[in-house]
Amino acid sequence: MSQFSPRVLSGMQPTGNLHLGNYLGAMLNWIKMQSTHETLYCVVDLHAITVWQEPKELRKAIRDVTAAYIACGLDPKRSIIFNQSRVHEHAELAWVFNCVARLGWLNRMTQFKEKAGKDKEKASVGLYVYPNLMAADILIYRATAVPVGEDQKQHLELTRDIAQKFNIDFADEIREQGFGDAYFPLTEPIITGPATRVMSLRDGTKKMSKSDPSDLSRINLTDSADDIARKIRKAKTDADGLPSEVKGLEARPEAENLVGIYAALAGSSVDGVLREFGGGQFSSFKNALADVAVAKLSPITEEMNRLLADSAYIENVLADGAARAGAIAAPIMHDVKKIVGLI
Ligand code: AQP
Repeated sequence: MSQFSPRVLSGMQPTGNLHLGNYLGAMLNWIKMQSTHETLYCVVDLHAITVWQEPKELRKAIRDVTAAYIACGLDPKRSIIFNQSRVHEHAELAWVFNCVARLGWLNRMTQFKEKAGKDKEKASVGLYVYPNLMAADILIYRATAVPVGEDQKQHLELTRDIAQKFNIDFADEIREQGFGDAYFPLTEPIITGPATRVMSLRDGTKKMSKSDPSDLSRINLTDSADDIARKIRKAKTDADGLPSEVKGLEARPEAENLVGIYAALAGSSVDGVLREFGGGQFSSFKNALADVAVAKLSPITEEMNRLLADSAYIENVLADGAARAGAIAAPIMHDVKKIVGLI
């Protein structure tokens, strides 16, 4: 039996509109876990500023993403919904972790290499230590599970390394202060479903991303039914039709991506989709995909617009969430300070 009670933490960056990748890769599991775990979902605004954000746009995006969370099916009564910067313990624990994590560990992070691009010297220091802040987001609640998309796997491994090193470095204090063998849990990544890595609609080798300059590469949760249908019709495919078996998707990233998206949206499996559509043309499959995407996403867009018209409600959700999150985080930060010898 674990000494840690089941608790879930996850977050998304307010760097633009949420897209189908965020929804299928992470949000579907977030919604499910509300019935099995204590759940905390934050809008990770401190992560967003690791690359330049226009202040006015950032302020709006924090509210937009909060509305999207609720419109997708997160219930502010069952889940604690808040924005990261309101709970100062995230940043405080991140500093302690900056002193626990090793440079060599951060040097291996592929997301930094991708986001910093060729001119690493010009990247912000925040972008480099982003994974330490992410570890703090999780461990300031001693969360036991984190539902994320495939791209976050490496960061979660780092979170486990940081927890383990902290537990070993401070083992004597942890034991003497009555916390047993470990203060932090080794958090489990939850990466499940048929679409843990949704790819760009324009290039099946690149992940669907908020920051891709081409809007045609992604389906945003705010897109109209017409936009969704148009983007799916224009999605890149190869010259062959749909195979009837999974092995027929090998080395066909665009086909594999669209089939995975259909399976995730329809609550089916890749096998099931190929049984239904295998042997047919892409054009008719794309029409069916557009229908299922519109049926699933349009109610979310409508609800989001309704919520955004009530700014006081969104503000209340964030204030209440921050108070509830802070009540969990404050005693944990106090323990950490005692364990480290700061108090
Ligand atoms: N394409 C994707 N497929 C599956 N899951 C995805 N996620 C993101 N893109 C995909 C998951 O969504 C959650 C929130 O991600 P995020 O907003 O914090 O940051 P990100 O991973 O950096 O997302 P973007 O869209 O690529 O943002 P930008 O372009 O700003 O960097 C995470 O659980 C992530 O795995």
